[in-house]
Amino acid sequence: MKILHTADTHIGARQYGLEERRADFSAAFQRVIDIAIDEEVDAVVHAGDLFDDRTPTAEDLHETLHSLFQLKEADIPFLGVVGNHEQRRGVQWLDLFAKLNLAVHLGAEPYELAGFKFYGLDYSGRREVKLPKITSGVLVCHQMLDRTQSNAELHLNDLISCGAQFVLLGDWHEHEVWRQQNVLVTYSGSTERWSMAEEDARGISLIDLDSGRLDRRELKTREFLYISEEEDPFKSIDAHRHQMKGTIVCVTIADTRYSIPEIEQHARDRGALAVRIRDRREVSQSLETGVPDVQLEYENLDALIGQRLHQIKLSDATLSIDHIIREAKIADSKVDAEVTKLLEATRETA
Ligand SMILES: [Mn+2]
Repeated sequence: MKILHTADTHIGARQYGLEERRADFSAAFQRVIDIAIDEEVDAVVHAGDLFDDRTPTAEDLHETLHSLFQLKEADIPFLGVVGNHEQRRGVQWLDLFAKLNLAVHLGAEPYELAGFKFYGLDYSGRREVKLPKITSGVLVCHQMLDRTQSNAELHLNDLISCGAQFVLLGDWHEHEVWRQQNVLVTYSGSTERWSMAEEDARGISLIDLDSGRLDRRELKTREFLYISEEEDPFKSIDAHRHQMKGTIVCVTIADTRYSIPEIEQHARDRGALAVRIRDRREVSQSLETGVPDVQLEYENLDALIGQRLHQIKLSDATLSIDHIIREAKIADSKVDAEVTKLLEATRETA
């Protein structure tokens, strides 16, 4: 019995405000389904966060359904649980797919497939995690484990002794494997880079439930070019100029050789789709001298942010939006209306 384990697809994530990125997250799901069909797996197990939020658009649902119908036509069951990103108060999207016979929402009652029992546990929040009663089989859940986050609600030891031989997890976006006492506990990792911290290649796991063997398949994802603080960002961007089209460029800067807008412009001029900057300048400067160059106090925090925003040369409109958001006299509930008013006025004078 061979299954495909995946999680954290985050369909609908409009990363960096880009339609291209929204399309990427859906395309990644389609690639996962293609692998499942090619590999003739017996089931796809999805450990949560199929969607990036509770309200996927019609477009996101349309593309997701397209992929799920293909899987259905190939006669491969889709077994899932609900993740924190997509979790709703009442009926879940996964329940809707189950109603359409496109998915099984796993729970405390076992779902049997070819002699194997599958159990599921949706994201439990920060509450105490109540594992279902299991004698053997596969447990699927969406939760942080104490091995990935020190104060997490789920403990590896509890999973090792819960009765399942396989625990397939989602929530942590990196691929991880623990094997103890003939129990396999694993995260499949996300299928597209959801944040620039997710540097490693993305992929899915193929797991043979008879032998316990786990194989990885790497996914072709959007190109991310990482430029470290040791590199000269202009030189590194130039060195990659032939593969720059459509790339997300992630630059860490630690000195003031170039300004952030200069780096962004340089990468965009060479075809980059988006530019992300990790600004380590203040941190490294204060580390060098051993004395922080600013004294952070609660009272002057707003003033410091204001000063800093003026230094980085934002447009007047952007500074005005910042003012509306941080000005204590404007109630939070009024921020939306105030910003809209400002933008309308700005557009009329432009
Ligand atoms: Mn996630």
